[in-house]
Amino acid sequence: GLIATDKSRVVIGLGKTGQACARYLARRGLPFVVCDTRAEPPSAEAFRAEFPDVPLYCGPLDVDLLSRCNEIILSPGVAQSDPSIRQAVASGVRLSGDIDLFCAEAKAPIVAITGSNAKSTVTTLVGEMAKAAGVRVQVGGNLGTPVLDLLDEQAELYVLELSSFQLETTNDLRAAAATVLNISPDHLDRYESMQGYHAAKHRIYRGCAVAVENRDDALTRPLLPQGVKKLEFGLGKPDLKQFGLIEHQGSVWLARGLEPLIDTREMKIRGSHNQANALAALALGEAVGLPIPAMLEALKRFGGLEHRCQWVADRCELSWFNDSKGTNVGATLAALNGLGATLEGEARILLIAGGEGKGQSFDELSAPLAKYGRALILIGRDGPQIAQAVKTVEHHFAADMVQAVELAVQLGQPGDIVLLSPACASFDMFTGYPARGQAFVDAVEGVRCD
Ligand code: UMA
Ligand code: ADP
Repeated sequence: GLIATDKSRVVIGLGKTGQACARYLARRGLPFVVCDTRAEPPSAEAFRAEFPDVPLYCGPLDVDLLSRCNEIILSPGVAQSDPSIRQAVASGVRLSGDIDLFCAEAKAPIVAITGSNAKSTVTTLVGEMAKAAGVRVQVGGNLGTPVLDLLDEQAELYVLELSSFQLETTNDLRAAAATVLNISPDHLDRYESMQGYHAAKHRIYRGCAVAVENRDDALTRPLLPQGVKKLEFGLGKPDLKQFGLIEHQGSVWLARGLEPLIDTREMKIRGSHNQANALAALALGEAVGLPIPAMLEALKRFGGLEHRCQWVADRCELSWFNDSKGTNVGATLAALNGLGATLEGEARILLIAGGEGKGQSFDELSAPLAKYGRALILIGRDGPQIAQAVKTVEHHFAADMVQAVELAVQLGQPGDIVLLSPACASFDMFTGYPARGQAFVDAVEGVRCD
């Protein structure tokens, strides 16, 4: 069969990342082959048509083929713990990813953003702030557009959302500003421990000019060489030049040191978690020299992203919120506490949760549900696991989203909030969180109120 030439690269994975890598390498005339662990990856046909001369190997990875290459360019969806990859790396093959290829090429400064939650929100917001400041900015990464597709000679700034999977294979980021927004358990099906997950996320700080840390989350604190500038954000009163909240004119304001910047009531995104997100974006923007007035203008306009604690409708005397992107316990806690704080009178929250639990513990949901919960409506594969862990509120099982919404109508009291925030991935029932959120929105529109 075909044999990879010496000194070549092997791109593993034929998803968005792998295809962007292939286009990039082909553009530069660099030799490479492609592998995908699936027998027939969805885009194989299109790939063969576009790159008839590039060998494509499908099915279990072949250690001999990998070992003959100089460099493995690994897609984020494939774990480097795969035995063939491990063995090839042990034999001296370099392990890298699309972010390294991007960094070698990109000339403009990079703002790099990771964290267990809020990555997409903060990445989008920093992008909007740059645009408001008239900066030519490219925004992407884990957010959706593979970084190599962002490369642009005219770009003045790149704002990248990076997942722990992408960071694992990133050796040389050297961001102008880097942050770990927060750390709570996620993806424990791919990491042996929280330490491994933490270590992957902290690779974002390597070689950065300014590190932005979350004062309220010690796990985000970087270990840095002397001379690296640090900025902090957090919900308390800030130190001089740092970002935080202060009381001003009878309201809560975002502030830099003692200087009030914007009344939180002027922001469209709600909840204390979003105040933290806004402060993080301001700190990152300041780190790369964006002017404060332009950043505040963008912040006032920013309405948040779909599927993140998004108000859907008032129907059947209930308020419905779509937080389908709440794919881990940390996100669902933020949603419960954020919305819980807005409840009036006897009103409570009905939480629709469940799906693929990724090995998380659901224990922490007990306390906010005791405080704010009316009922827990469980869907998906790991619904029973959540029922086991949470005993502070009554629970019910639903076979699908339509039934979950019907149950909420039956169980809810006037004024209650119904929150879809599954604390789980969606792949057991849906193609992804957007489809899950849409199913919820459709079910809410269609449900009978009596
Ligand atoms: N796959 C295989 N075998 C392979 C290659 C892939 O089975 O050889 C499977 C993976 O297990 C996964 C799927 O195919 O289920 C896609 O994997 P991929 O690495 O090809 O993914 P891409 O299409 O390149 O998309 C990736 C990110 N996906 C993942 O990290 C799983 C996208 O983030 C990202 O937008 C895109 O690169 C561009 O940078 C998505 C995501 O779910 C939104 N990220 C996770 C998250 O946010 O929690 C980390
Ligand atoms: P990510 O890209 O990291 O998944 P998103 O901005 O898409 O982040 O938000 C994901 C989930 O996290 C949403 O459910 C959202 O409501 C929740 N969330 C947003 N900000 C925070 C925060 N500061 N802390 C915890 N959860 C948050």
